[in-house]
Amino acid sequence: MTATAEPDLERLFEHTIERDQRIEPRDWLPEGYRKTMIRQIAQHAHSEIIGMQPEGNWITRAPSLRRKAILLAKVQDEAGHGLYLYSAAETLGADRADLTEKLISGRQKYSSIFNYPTLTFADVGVIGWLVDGAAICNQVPLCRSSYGPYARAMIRICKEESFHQRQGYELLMTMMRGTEAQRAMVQDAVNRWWWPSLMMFGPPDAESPNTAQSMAWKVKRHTNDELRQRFVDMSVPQAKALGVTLPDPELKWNEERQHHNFGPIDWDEFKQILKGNGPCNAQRIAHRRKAHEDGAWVREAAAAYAAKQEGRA
Ligand code: BYC
Repeated sequence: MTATAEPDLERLFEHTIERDQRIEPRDWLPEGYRKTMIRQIAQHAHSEIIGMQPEGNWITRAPSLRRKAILLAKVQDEAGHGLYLYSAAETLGADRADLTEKLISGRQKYSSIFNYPTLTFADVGVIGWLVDGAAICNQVPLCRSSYGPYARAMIRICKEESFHQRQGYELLMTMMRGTEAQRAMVQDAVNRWWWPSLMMFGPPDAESPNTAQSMAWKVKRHTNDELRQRFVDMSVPQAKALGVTLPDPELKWNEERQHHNFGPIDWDEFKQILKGNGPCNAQRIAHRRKAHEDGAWVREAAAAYAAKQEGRA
């Protein structure tokens, strides 16, 4: 590439974004865009893989064969989402082994939500309803993200996420029709997961260093606060239909704004989690590291087999 060609390439990139078309792997793109996409996609992929742990914890203790089969399918879907996303990151020149290394050495983030423990089976339902619900709210607009491979991966991921959300809500409805103890278990899980679910959308817009640029590049289509508000508005009638209360005394419909007002989020807790000090951060990473080390022989065998095939050819 010549020095004089670059302004044209940059203009072409900007026109592609302006016209709402997709940036594809072979297109020229600014280094900042590449870095932003790798950062977001890698964080997203890591979240899917780490996100298998809190629910995976309940596969062996699911209360029936039906619940076990559903949970197994859901956790497997999450592994699949991680794989599509790592592949999307690879189209930007990222190396998957390097991304895994960055995750297990704490140099790359994954979603704050997966650093909380799953204490009862009601947590499986609440994760489906609230955590997957928040993920859908955040991810449906990403189907229109400007980077083609990411946007296309999101279409399939969102379809699977809606099954995940439905299974969670159906599980909770079943428990709410059960005994007093089961209803109390659901309410307790809602109390523990509500605020962390609101934190999934990221810091408030005024404190989000990446939002402005990501909106300009149409990587993000809505700000963190817009999506958080959408999620609150969506969840209130669902909570009512379920018969649970959301643990926020300030939650109230605001006629003028045509949205619900809600109470302050504990951003100190969020910051602590991002620093690695949440209840399960160390456990999640240790578990992921062990799985990676235990899988070394598979990677070695696959590499030896590929080398042998290449030698034959
Ligand atoms: N947890 O400038 P900001 C799922 C970081 S769902 C941890 O607003 P951005 C699943 C952020 O990375 C969960 N870190 O950033 C569901 C940045 O740090 P760096 C995954 C967070 O990127 C069910 C800094 O804080 N979903 O996978 O513009 C079962 C400042 O933030 C969080 C996605 O990843 C957080 N909650 O906006 C299984 C969706 N929030 O990198 C799995 C795709 C913020 O500058 N990602 N940070 O050091 C996104 O939409 C955006 O990246 C975010 C953040 C809205 C999350």
